[in-house]
Amino acid sequence: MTAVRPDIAPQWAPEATDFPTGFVWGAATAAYQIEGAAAEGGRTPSIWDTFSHTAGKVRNGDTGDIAADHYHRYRDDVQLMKQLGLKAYRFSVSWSRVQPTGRGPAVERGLDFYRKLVDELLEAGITPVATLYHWDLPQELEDAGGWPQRVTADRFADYAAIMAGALGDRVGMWTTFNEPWCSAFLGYGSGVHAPGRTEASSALRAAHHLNLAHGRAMEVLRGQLPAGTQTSVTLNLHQVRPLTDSAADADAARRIDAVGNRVFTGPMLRGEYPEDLIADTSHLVDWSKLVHDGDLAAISRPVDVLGINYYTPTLVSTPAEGAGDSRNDGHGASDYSPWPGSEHVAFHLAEGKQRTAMNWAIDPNGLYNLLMDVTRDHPGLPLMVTENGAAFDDYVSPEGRVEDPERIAYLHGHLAAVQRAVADGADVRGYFLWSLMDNFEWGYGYSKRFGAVYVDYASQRRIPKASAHWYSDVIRRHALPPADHS
Ligand code: IFM
Repeated sequence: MTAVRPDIAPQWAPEATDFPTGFVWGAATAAYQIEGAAAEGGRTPSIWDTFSHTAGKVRNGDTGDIAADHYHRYRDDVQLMKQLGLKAYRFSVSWSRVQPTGRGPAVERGLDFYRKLVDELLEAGITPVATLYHWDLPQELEDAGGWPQRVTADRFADYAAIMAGALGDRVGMWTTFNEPWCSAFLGYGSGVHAPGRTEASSALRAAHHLNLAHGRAMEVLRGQLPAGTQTSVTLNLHQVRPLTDSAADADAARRIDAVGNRVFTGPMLRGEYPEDLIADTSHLVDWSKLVHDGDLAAISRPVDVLGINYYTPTLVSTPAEGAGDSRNDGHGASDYSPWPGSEHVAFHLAEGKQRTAMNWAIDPNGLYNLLMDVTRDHPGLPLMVTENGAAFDDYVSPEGRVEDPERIAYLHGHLAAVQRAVADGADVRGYFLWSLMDNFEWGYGYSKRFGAVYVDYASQRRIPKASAHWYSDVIRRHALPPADHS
């Protein structure tokens, strides 16, 4: 089964050296990471407000209360995007800003913020790309059970209807969820993300209800949005590789692929949960009760584009019996695993690779392989790299500049990988750099800087880093400079 709408089949013929005509150049952010204004305009706490205000959950006790103050500075931020030549901007909506209790009528003041943001973007010639959910569930819905509860999917569909009604006339591309893997497995499995629960079976239940919510929202969006509006979901697909060619390591890779990737791509793109995932996890959930009649048909409603977020590959092995496992999976330290049913898998850092400030190995081939794997498994599916980028320990020089040659090299390598994948047949429609600006990096607070634009949090001054100027040049040329011009 293909998940592609035939009416938006590729319009262009990829060339080997340039990016395809119409390739979208963008940058991405998320509401809780940049907006601030946590208690303004009727907004109520989301699970991330509660989590970040809980002692010991976020590095340095940082919270998103103020973040990059984008709520008040969005006009200037849009002007900055315009100066940089961005063609598209991917943002997310804070659910509790527009529907504070997660149910019932919307708050106009909340909707107005997004209406004004979108109008400003359109005025600047920048295409808005709206994500409905980037991890910030209204706290009231978590208090009622959160994503492990089926009813949360119904609430999400109502919220999608509100947003489609408010912005449907001016937003041409919608994403239901950003990285539902993190919401389910870091939020309810390892607990390193909000709401911080460590319940393996709840994590799997959450994954199904996030899938269901995606499907329900797709139905709403299709019903309400004008013809031609693009719909998508963004997954952080893990580029899983076995450490050795042993059968045991191949099995570790299969397991992590199942609970890291196919738990979403299975139902969304094939209309079924993988049999091996069900076998690996049947001691934790009864899938026959969890998945109701009609769920899979709803979840597999075709998307126009699949968003892919990629940062680093995932290298795994099966440790010798009794050797214990490793939580070194790059997703934060916890005594609990975010891989239910596959706890006895060890994660490794690729040797001989440079690392980012997150200690993630830099490997552009991983992005190439991922795009090609998805293309092989789902032929004809249009793809969009909706996040890619790196954190480094950036600082402002005495001359007031931020030089970040490592980030430029990272972006160069990964964009070249996209180019290669396009030349080899992947239908990649665009690239969104993560992130437009430095922001609240979840459990790491403000200690990690992913932005192309530096944010001085004390003054909220924005300073485009050297990489922002480099990216701007790439966008203008619609091509990469020669490697020695990084
Ligand atoms: O900052 C996050 C983003 O919110 C989701 N994808 C990964 C980024 C870097 O960790």
